[in-house]
Amino acid sequence: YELNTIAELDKLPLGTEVNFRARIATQRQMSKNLDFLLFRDQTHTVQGVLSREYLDMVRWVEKLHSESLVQVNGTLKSPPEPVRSATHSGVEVEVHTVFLVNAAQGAPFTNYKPPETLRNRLTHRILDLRHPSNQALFRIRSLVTRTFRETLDEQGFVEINTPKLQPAATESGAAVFKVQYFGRNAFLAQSPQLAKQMAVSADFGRVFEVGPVFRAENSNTHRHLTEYTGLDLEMAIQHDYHEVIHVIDDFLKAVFTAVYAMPEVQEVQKRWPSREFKWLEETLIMNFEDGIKMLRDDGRDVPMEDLSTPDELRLGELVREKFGTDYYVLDKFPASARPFYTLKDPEDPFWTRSFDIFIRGQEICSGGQRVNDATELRENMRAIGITEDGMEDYLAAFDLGAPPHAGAGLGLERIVAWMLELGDVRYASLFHRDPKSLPE
Ligand code: ATP
Ligand code: AMO
Repeated sequence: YELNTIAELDKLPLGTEVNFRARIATQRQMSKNLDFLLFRDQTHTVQGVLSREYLDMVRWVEKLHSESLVQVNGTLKSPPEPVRSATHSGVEVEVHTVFLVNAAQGAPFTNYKPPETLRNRLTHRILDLRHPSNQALFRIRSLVTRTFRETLDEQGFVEINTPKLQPAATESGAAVFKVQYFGRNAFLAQSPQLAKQMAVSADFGRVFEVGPVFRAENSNTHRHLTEYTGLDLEMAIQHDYHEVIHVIDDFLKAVFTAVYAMPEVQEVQKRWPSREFKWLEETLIMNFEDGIKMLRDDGRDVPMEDLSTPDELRLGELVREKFGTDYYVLDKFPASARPFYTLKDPEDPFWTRSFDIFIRGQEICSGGQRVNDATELRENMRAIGITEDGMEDYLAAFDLGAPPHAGAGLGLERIVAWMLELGDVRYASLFHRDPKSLPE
């Protein structure tokens, strides 16, 4: 026999004999004569009606816990009051037989009455993930990754995988996880930064990576994970580091266009309502200095250093009001706010050739041109107290003459979370890791 999906049932004529696999989402006795069952598969639900004439079967089904996986055989009927929606079938199934495929041991909540606390939902993550909004969300996330690969592939980038076990910290600013490595110390990579630059020195030209990034920061915020998925790229440049901004801009615009064309967005919005997302045909690239001026004109007392989170959010609002975009690039950061590998502006070393990208006022990307002169790199390291221990291979790549290059890193969970206004990056992570994860 053929297996039907619930989504397909609407397309079949009434009276058709159907057979499908689904979970029992809920069940209730409607009257003396009828039991109602709500069946759910990956994306859709349908109502099943079980006649109490078959009392033995009714009693057996009543013992099954919700979330149990069953094989249903029945006939399509027209319900007295059809309640068709994008995810609920407009037909009803007169159930003949129900076979148990695998029993669930009782669910802490049903997906139709979820507890509202983030912790509780994430504790019962499997159940939470079965919710149609999550099914939709992870399809969108998958599209973002695919679009990254496709856009960069079209522009001549090579996908690489760099080691996550490193001899030294890869990002001076962020904290690092230490692991035992055959009696020596190793560190989990805080980014592919050093290795992707080394690949450019190895004449790969343009490289990208989709991979895990580990940060040992004890930051319990809505935007920090201890393990997240980095979308990284690095490229030799011809004239200007803005060549990197153009590649990322192509990628992000392709994402916005593709995602907002997906029917899954409506499903996600049922659980996470979001405001219209606006972007411009020609992306706004604004200097950091002008951003600070906008904040000062707004009456805020902000230093010409780095932006605090509230200032970033406020700037996002101001930019939306003035330019009508939720997506923009903030360019030419002060050197004080950037890591040692960032190239300073040759005309004024207070500034750098580096940028951050924001959506809805929140950072999703950092990047810039890198120091490619070995002497300058060593000086920068010395100036902030980074020793050469563990950095030998990285420095060797510069002693051999690295081309002028630039690159950037994006946080996948942040792109998804801020674009769809999920409110917390944890929702965009399948099984998230934060400072409170892992049992004691
Ligand atoms: P990046 O690592 O690229 O700089 P990020 O978003 O990870 O970006 P941080 O550099 O760690 O952020 O910090 C940027 C801003 O976030 C700073 O303004 C800092 O004050 C704020 N911030 C960092 N950690 C926390 C925290 N635990 N609680 C509240 N704010 C925080
Ligand atoms: P940065 O440290 O800014 O830059 O990280 C790049 C991007 O990664 C995301 N991100 C995070 N996402 C979730 N949880 C975290 N704890 C977290 N920390 C950062 C953000 C951020 O913009 N090597 C540079 C990039 C480069 O210059 O190529 C780097 O790692 O979206």
